[in-house]
Amino acid sequence: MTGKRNFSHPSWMLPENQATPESVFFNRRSLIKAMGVGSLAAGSNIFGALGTAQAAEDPSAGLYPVARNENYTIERDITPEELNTTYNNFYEFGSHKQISGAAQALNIRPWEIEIDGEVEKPFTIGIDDLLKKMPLEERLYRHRCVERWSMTVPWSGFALSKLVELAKPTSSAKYLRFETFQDSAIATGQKQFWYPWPYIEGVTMEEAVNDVSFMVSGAYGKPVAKQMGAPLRLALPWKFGFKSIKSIVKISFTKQRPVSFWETLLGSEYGFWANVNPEVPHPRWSQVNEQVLGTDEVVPTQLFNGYGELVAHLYDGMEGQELYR
Ligand SMILES: Nc1nc2c(c(=O)[nH]1)N[C@H]1C(S)=C(S)[C@@H](COP(=O)(O)O)O[C@H]1N2
Ligand SMILES: [Mo]
Repeated sequence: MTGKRNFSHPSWMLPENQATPESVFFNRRSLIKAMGVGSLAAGSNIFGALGTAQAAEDPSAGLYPVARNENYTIERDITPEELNTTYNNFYEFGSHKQISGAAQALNIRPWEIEIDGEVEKPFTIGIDDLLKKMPLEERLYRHRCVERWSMTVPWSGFALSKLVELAKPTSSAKYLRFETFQDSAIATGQKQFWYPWPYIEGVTMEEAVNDVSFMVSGAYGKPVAKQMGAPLRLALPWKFGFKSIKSIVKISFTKQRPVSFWETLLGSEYGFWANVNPEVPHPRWSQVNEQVLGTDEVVPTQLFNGYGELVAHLYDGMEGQELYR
């Protein structure tokens, strides 16, 4: 639907071919070490480089890059990595976009994921054991934040349906409930007591086993950066970005519909479904258009964020605004 756009790089953005080659990261890394962690706050530019340097030490680094799934390519330009790693929503580290420095405090090894609820046998699995069992692939996905900005991201990971197979849910499982880590000593945003921590999200079983639902462990051909939700996050590109929960520690199969972080906080604005629909405004702003990050373009938002062919059937016979909010 979306034609190749006339893409002009604003002056502040590096063209793709000038992105820092891997070899110089090590030099930058020594530089960062020499500077000392305390002085990191001095320059925001270094945060992207730091994220990449840390990724190089990740025990899963050897798994990437992985082959692209050609069913999920896209006629939009990929958002530059330097932008994607420095403009983030991750309220655990602050309620603003510049959390990439703070997020480096997150310790992503060891990292265990607990699977419980309506399953044959609950279990806990380490992230590296999980990644060994899952068929990794790359997919180019749109990402549409409810705040009206959008990105195009080269995610690596595996279909959520593969994890559901591994979990062996029983017939009474109707929903999946995802939970983010909780540790306010490192994630100081969690000291903001008026938020209902930990961050929770949920989908129906039908949504979960649909092929578009993707578990992300990598991005830009390497382990996903901490600020983007390492070591494991969701990508549900037909829904608003807040559904794509980061840094998951627990997945529960439930009979009851989970209540999300945002639904608990502000249920009248952020519901369970949150499917993208340009015709249903947020109570406080229009959702007709989106700002494409890294460009000066504002483009029309598409129903289901352009994934209608693949996901609209999930909502057959369901009607109403609550599907889109
Ligand atoms: N745990 C957690 N997950 C989260 C969020 C968050 O604050 N905490 N923000 C959400 C929102 S609103 C968006 S738009 C995306 C942003 O992902 P990005 O920073 O990788 O672009 O993460 C989502 N997942
Ligand atoms: Mo968002």
